[in-house]
Amino acid sequence: MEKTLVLLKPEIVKRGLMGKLISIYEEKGLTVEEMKLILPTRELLEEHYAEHKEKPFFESLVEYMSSGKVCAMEIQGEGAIQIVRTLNGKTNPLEADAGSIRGRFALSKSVNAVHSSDCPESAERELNLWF
Ligand code: FUP
Repeated sequence: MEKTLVLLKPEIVKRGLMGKLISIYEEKGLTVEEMKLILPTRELLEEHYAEHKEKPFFESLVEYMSSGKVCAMEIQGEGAIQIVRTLNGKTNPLEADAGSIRGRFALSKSVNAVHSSDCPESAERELNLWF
């Protein structure tokens, strides 16, 4: 069984779409093992997005992610990492499949509804960070 970190970003919590998104993962057959609503500190986000520290969008990304509560979840299932990323769709909603989460619920690359781990090593690191 594989585990992955999923973050429902601040606009999803504010728009009241948490339940809808959680249902998508659950309907697929994945299970939510841990879940919490958290207003992330700058310190947590800088650690979480450490690989993007030198990118031009880093500051605005950290600012956006700390603008409201985030719903953090440990999601489990066979192949969960890749399955969640397929359900989420491409980072840029303009390129995401219309039926994916980002295709359905997001408009911009920076405010793009969800985060999920991209490989087993990231999943372990990120789950330890958030839980
Ligand atoms: P993903 O793994 O799909 O979350 O995408 P990335 O790791 O490439 O990007 C991490 C976060 O940086 C994304 F959630 C959104 C943000 N981002 C921007 O704001 N602008 C960009 O040009 C690229 C990414």
